[in-house]
Amino acid sequence: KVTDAVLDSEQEVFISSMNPFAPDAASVASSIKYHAEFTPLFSPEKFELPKAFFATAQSVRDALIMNWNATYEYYNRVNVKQAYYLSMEFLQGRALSNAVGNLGLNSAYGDALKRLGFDLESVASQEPDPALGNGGLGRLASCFLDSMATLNYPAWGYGLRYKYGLFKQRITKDGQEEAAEDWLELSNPWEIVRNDVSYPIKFYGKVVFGSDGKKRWIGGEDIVAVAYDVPIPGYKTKTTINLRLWSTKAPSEDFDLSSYNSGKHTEAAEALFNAEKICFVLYPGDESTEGKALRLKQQYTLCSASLQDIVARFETRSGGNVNWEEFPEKVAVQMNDTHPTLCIPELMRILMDLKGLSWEDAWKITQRTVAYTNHTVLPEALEKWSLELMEKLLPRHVEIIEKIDEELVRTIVSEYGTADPDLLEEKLKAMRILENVELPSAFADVIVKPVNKPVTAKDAQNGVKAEQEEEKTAGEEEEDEVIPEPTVEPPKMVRMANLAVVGGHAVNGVAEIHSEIVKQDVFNDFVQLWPEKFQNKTNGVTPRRWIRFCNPYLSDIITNWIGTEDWVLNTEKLAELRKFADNEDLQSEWRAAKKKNKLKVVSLIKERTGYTVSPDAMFDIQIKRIHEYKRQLLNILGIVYRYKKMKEMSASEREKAFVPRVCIFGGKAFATYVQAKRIVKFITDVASTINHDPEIGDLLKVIFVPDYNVSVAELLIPASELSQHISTAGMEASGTSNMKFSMNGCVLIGTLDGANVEIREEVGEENFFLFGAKADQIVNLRKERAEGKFVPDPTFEEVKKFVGSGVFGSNSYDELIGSLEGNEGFGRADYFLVGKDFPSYIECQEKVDEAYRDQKRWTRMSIMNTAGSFKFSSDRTIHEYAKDIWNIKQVELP
Ligand code: B1H
Repeated sequence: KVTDAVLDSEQEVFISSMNPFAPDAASVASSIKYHAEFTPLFSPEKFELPKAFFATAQSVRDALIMNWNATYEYYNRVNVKQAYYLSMEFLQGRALSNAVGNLGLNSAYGDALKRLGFDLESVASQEPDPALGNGGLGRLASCFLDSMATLNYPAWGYGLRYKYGLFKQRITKDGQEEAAEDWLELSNPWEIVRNDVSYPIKFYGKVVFGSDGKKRWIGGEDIVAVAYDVPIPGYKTKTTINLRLWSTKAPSEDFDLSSYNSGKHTEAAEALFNAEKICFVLYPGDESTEGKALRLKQQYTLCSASLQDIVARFETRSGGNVNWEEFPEKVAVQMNDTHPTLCIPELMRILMDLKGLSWEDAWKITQRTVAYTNHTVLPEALEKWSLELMEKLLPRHVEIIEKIDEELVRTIVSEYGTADPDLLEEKLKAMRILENVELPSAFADVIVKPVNKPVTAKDAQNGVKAEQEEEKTAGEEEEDEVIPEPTVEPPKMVRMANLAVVGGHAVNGVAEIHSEIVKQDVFNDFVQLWPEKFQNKTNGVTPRRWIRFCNPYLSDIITNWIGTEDWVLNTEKLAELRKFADNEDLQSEWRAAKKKNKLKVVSLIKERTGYTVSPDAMFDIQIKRIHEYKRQLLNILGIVYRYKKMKEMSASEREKAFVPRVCIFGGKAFATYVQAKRIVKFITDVASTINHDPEIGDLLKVIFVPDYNVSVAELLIPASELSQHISTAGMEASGTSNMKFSMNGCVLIGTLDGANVEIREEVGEENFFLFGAKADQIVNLRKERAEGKFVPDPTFEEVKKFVGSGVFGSNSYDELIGSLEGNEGFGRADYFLVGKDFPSYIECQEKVDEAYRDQKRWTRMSIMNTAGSFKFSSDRTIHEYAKDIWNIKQVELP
C-alpha cells in the first residue's frame, strides 16, 4: 500500500499538473497521484483500491477529454455529416480497461500502478458495472459506439442517465429478488456534466394558435434535461466520440420557497421529484397508468432533448446561414427500436412550430433524416401507446401523428382504390398508425365498411389475446360465441412501429432471417408500397472488448500464429487460423488458454455461489435475459433428463456414458415476468438437488450465476466450450452473444434462428450443433398442437413426469410444466414448442458428448469457430450502416 508520504512528492505533483497526461509510466504515475490528491472523492488519508480506481480513471479521462475536444473541434470546423444513435439502453460495461486498451496504454498504466503498489486488473475490478441496459439491444448500442469511434465515423450516442441501473439480482430459495442498483453511489468518474447544455421539455398543456398563425404548445409541466457526456475512445485512433446522456431536473423557479418555509416541505419539492423521477430507472414497471405515463415521458425526454441539441448544433455549424433543406445532408438519426419513435413528430414540431417550415418541407426533411431498426417480431413487444394517454401528455404530437396517419390513409386509398372494399379495409387495418380510430373525415364516404370491428370487453383488456383470435379458424370462433359478452369500444392506440416505418427512410432487421421475417410477415404491407426502404444489417460485436481485452490468452495465441495484431481491426485475418486448425502445437496452446480462462470461472463460481466445480469438465453456458422464447426451460429439462439417466446407471456405466459437464446459466428475468421468474426458481432448485447428490459428483453440476452483467460475461465467454442459443425458430431477432462465443472458440448448439444461421454458414455446419424445427414450420406446428394432433415423444413425457414426482423439492412446478401441455389450462399450450424440439435436442446433446471425447476434433471445431467469426465484428456492421443508411464518411483527425 502506498501512504501519504508517496503522494507528498510535491515536485511530481507539480509536473503532472502541468502535463496531466503523457504516456510513459512515470508521468502516468504522477498523473494518478495528482488525481488522488486533487480530485477529492475520498478522505485524504487513505490511498487504497477504491481511491486508486478513481484516481486512475480520472487520469485516463484527462487523455480522453483532450482527444474528445480535438475530435469535436475538428467536426465543427469541417462541418461533417454526423450520425446520431438514439437508444433507451446503452450497456457499456466497465470502461477503465477498455479505455486504457483502446489508447494502447496497457503497459504504461500497468507499470505506473505497480509503482504505486497496485495491479491494473484489481484496480479495474473496482469499477461498478454501469447497467443502463437490459440485454442485447443495449449492448449492441455500446458495441456500435466502439466501432464508430474506432473507424473514425462522426457519430454520437444519445441516451438517458438512469440513476439506478437495471436491478441487482439476488438468488434466494424463492428464486430471483430484485434490488436497486445504485451504480452512481461513489460517483461516475467518466461523466462530465454539461450544466451549460440543457433544454426545456414540456408535458401536458394545450395547443393554441400564436399571433403568427403558427401552432403553439403552452402550459402544462416544464422540466429541464441536462447533458452528461461520456467520452468514447476508439481503438488506436485519436477519435473520441460522445455518448450524451440526459438527466432531468425541475427548472429552478419551480422550487416553492414560501411553502417550504411554512413547513410544507414535501409539497414545496414536488416539482423537483416529478422531474427527477423520469430518470430514476430503466424500464419502470408499466402495469399502472402512472407507470405507462412515466415510460412515455422517458421516451419523449430522450427524443426532445436530443433533437433540440442536434438542431442547435446544425444551426451553430451553419454559422448564421441556415438552410433547412441541408439538414438531412448534415444529420442522420437512427432509432434503436421503436422506443425513440417520437423523434418523428418531435422533429416535425420543431421544424414547423419553432422554425416556421411548412408541413411538406418538414416532412421531407424528417423522412430523409430518420431511420428505424427493428429488433423483435414478438407481437407483444411491438410498442403501442394509448391514444388517450398520449393526447394528454403530448397534445401537439398527437395532432402531428393524426396528420401523418391521414396522409398514409390517402396513400393507401390511392394505391389500392375503392373498388375492392375488403382489400382496402384489410390494408388500412394493417397499416394505419392509429388503431381503432375512425377514418379521417375526408375519407368517411370513401370506405363503406367499418374499419375496426368491436371486440369483447375481455379482449379489449388483453390486446395480445385479441390478435391471437385472428389465427383461429372460423368454426372455433363460432363456438367461442356461445355466451355473448357485452361489447365495448376497443382501445384507441398509436402503433409506434408503423409510425417508424412511415416516417423514416430506412427500416432494417438485425440478421438475414429476421429481416426476411420483417419483410414477409410483420411489415409485408409496407414492403409492397415501399420495397426500397427495407434492408438487413446483421448485428456485430466489438472484437476489442469481446476478444482482445476479455481474452488476452487467446489474443496472444492468435497474434503469434497470424503474425500480426491487425486482426483486432481487420477481423478477416482471423480466417488465417483455419490452416493451422489441426496443428498440434496450436491445439495444445489453444487448450491451455481455455483452461486458464476456465480456472478464473471456477473462482467466480466459488465466490458467487459457494459451489466447487471441476475445471476439467466441459463448460456449457447459456447466458441471456430469461425469456420463454429463449427456452432456458428446454436446457434445464435436458439437464434433468441427463440426471435421470445417470441415476438409472451404475457408477461405471455413468462415467462411460457421459462427459462431465458444468452447466452454467446467467440472466435476469424482468421483475414482472412471472413465468420467467418461475424458470429461474426451477433452475436453482434443480441445481441444488444435483449439486448435492454424492452419486453424481463432478459428472454434472448446475450453476446459476447471480446478477449476470457485462463483466460476468467477459469472464464466462472466454471460458465456455459449448454455448446454447436455442430459441424457438423465428423468434430471436439476431442474438449477439452467439457471435461473442464463436469468436472465443466456443462451439454453439442452436436452432436455425437469428444470427445462428449466418454463424453456421461462416464456421461450417460440421462445427455447429444444429437441432430443432425450422422457422417456416412453426405456424403449422402450433396449429397441430392446438388441434391436439401433436404426439409428444416418450422422452418428453418421461422428463415431465420425473419433475412432477417431487425430486426437486416439494414444488411440483404445475405452472411451468403445465405451460408445456397441450391444453390451455396454463396459458399458451407450449407456444414455444419445447416439447416438439425436446427429442432432437437430447439427440444433439449426445453428439456433443461424442465430439468432446475426441479432444483433437473438439479443438479443431473451436479453432474453426474463431477463424470463421470474422463477419460478426461490429466494424463490418457500422460500415454498412454508414454507407447504406446514414451516408456518412470516415473522417480522420489531422
Ligand atoms: C431485443 C428488445 C427489447 N429486441 C423492448 N427487442 C424492451 C425490446 O423492455 N423493453 O421494453 C427490451 C428489449 N431487445 C434484442 O435485440 C433481440 O431480442 C436480440 O435477438 C438482438 O440480438 C438484440 C440486438 O439486435
